[in-house]
Amino acid sequence: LTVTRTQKLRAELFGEGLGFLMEAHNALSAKIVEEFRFEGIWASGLTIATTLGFRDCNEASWTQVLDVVETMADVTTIPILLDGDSGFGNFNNVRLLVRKLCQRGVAGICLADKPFPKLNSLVGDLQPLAAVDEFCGKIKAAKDSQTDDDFCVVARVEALVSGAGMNEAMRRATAYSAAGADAVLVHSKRSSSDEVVAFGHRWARRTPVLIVPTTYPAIRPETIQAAGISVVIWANHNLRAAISSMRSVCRQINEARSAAEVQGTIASVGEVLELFDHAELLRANELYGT
Ligand code: SPV
Ligand code: MG
Repeated sequence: LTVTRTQKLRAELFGEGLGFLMEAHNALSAKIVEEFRFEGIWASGLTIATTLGFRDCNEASWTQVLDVVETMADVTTIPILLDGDSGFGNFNNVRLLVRKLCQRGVAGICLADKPFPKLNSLVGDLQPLAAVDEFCGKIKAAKDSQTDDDFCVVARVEALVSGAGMNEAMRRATAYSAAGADAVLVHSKRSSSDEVVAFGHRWARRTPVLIVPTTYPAIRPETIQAAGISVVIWANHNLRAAISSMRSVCRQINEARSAAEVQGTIASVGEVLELFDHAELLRANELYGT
């Protein structure tokens, strides 16, 4: 029995245990996430945009994002949940994207109830929300367009981030699940986890719940599970680590006018070659080369 990536993501969302999706922004970071056996990959809008030289406000086109996520799918076997922002337009843009994601082996999409173009949730206050009906249309369009029965559509509720409050978050989550969303992501930018924990308890597992503890990283796994939350997304940590490491090595090499000091502290060239199995090419060359 083959378990597909969409089945694996579905099992993570609906299973008893707590699953963790780790951020990746290209094929290399996706490969490293898989190496550490995370349950899946969060293909982050923020970090993919940044890596391409764009800001997180839909400056990158949907096809640019699709091309990146395809390279991530090509080199991994674990499920990928794509941050689909607000769907890159209206319901029709959502349909196009979902069909392509199914073709390219992406396991799910997360759609946020914000207007297009979106703005990163952690920027500024009181961001506008999409109208509930309009967003429900996007959810329905996504579900009706998937060509893999197990593909997951996650509805991201921005009511807490935008200051609209808990009752509005509950009202929206209820509408989105009625429209067919497989799960809800409740986002918060508080430094305490109280808000998402309260949401989890009130929601009481009506659908699976995902959280993104960027601003409240100290939340404990027991607390998360007790609140009925099934998946945690570490949304940007690989990109932030890469920025710090690159700055550190640039600083050291530049100051010392030598790479001797950093030599033992960074990945070897052998490790780089190994990541994408250079040895396989040598074996293939024996078989097919001249
Ligand atoms: C992302 O990783 O792009 C997210 C999470 O959407 S956040 O940056 O917190 O909005
Ligand atoms: Mg995003």
